[in-house]
Amino acid sequence: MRDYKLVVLGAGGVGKSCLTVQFVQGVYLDTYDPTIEDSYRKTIEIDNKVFDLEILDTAGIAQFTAMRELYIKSGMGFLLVYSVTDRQSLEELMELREQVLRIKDSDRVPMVLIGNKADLTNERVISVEEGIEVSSKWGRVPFYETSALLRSNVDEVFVDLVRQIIRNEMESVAIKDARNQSQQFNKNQSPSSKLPNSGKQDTKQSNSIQLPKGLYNKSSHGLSKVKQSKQADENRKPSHSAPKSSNADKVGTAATSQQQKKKKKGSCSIL
Ligand SMILES: Nc1nc2c(ncn2[C@@H]2O[C@H](COP(=O)(O)OP(=O)(O)O)[C@@H](O)[C@H]2O)c(=O)[nH]1
Ligand SMILES: [Mg+2]
Repeated sequence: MRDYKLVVLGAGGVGKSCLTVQFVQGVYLDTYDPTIEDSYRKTIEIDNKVFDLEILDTAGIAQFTAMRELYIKSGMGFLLVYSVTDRQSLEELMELREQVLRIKDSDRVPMVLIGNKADLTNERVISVEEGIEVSSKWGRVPFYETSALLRSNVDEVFVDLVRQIIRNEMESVAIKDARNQSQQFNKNQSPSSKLPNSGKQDTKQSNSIQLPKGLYNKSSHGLSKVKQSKQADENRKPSHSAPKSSNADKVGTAATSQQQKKKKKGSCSIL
């Protein structure tokens, strides 16, 4: 089976590694080398289908610019992380998103906007509303506040991203099918299709096929009831049993409530 390549991007110290390790291994690493750039593998099940994920936890944005270009090219989905305690980290995300869109040469790149460290209520400098506003400006990119420390919304952000990739792939297949059908139809219908310049006509027709509007931006937040497998539970440190940050939970709801209403029920589990 093919790997789904996810890339975690954001300024240094926002919690990229903590989020990644919390998702993959179910533990919270308080001291993690900020220079470490590593990739992790994880298998998840969504709606009874199994997906192999390869997650690249990147190190800072000032380093390895050429490498960044490479992994953005090969990445299929992006987690853009800022810290709610660090305004600069949100500003740096703007630049990173631009880079992703430019390198992918598309404005339909699967991505999730994440405000991490939602548990640090007293140190918060970026409000939930501000996060929602950025997500709207970005074309209603799904937005979540997370806490790697409390393991709040951690699975949800990864599952949302995988769902976006799956949806994108399905749309691409549908477009290809429609294009093939349209070409086939033209061949059958038009006697001129046998003329030497018929290829040109076909191309024009296929270019006019439109994507279903709004499909891409739907968040799958409402679907992400994540069930942990036994293995993941065993791996988890028992010391972090603090209640989930209520703020963080509210955010997903606030940001995506309209989208949620349109959602079908689904299921997923982290293997
Ligand atoms: N309170 C709190 N601290 C966090 C959280 N996530 C990360 N941290 C802290 O922020 C530091 C930097 O996290 P790290 O994952 O290494 O950041 P990275 O440079 O983006 O990979 C960690 O050592 C943690 O102490 C979180 O959700 N809540
Ligand atoms: Mg790191």
